[in-house]
Amino acid sequence: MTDVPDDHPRADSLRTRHRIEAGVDAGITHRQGLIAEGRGEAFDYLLGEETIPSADAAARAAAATLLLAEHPVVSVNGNVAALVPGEAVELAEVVGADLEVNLFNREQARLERIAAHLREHGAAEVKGLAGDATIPGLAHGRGTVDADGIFDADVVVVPLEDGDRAAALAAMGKTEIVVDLNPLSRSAQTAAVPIVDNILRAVPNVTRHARDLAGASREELREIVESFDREAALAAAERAIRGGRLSDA
Ligand code: PTJ
Repeated sequence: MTDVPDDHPRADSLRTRHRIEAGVDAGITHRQGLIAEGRGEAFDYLLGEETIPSADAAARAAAATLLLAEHPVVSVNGNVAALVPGEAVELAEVVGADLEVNLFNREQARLERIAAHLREHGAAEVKGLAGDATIPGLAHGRGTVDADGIFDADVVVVPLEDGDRAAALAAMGKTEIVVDLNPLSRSAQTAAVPIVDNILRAVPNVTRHARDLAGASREELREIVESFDREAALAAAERAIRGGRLSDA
């Protein structure tokens, strides 16, 4: 990996790009993941590269939703595997969720490499390889899921989505938690809990909230979920982006 000098004003952002690049080289991330990262980076720049208060409220509502779930699943694609493998494993552990590899560009070899990568980061079990069920109405790779994984889930965490699966999962009656830096994306617009934040910050933040809420009663958790206003969170994120509160670089 190319060395990025610590004093470079965009050091963190450059390191993130290199992680996606390394993911492509390792056969974990799809080449389109590079484009997705560039798109996300632009939104993050305008957000000020920080977790805005509405995204933090969404992360807390996401944690409460996951703790209330009967069968939560964290969906992992090639970008998620490159950027937050250990953090995704930790979140799944803390909320008792399954991890399932689910790819837009579904290829068996990449599925297997991502599953192995997650196991190297501590996952005991990784779903997604069986692919023995189908989400109705989705023609591409994301429609292929595990019968005892996403197909059976009541709550699905969908980071860095491309849009139409979010609507298809919602049509199946599943509750979706979406992480997407674009508040106008179809995924964010469809999600019960849209977290408009960089996945690098969002996943550890949901885990932190879940740990904090571990002793909360179901009633307290339900209150957090019910008081979360998804429309207001999306509007706040859009305002922040359109206002362009630039980070200092
Ligand atoms: O690994 P695969 O085959 O499943 O493919 C995954 C990608 C990401 C390539 C595929 O889903 C795709 O093409 O996605 P899109 O349509 O580019 O959408 C990605 C969304 O995620 C965009 O709205 C980006 O703004 C957003 N995004 C990109 N990077 C981040 C992000 N959101 C949060 N954190 C990021 N780091």
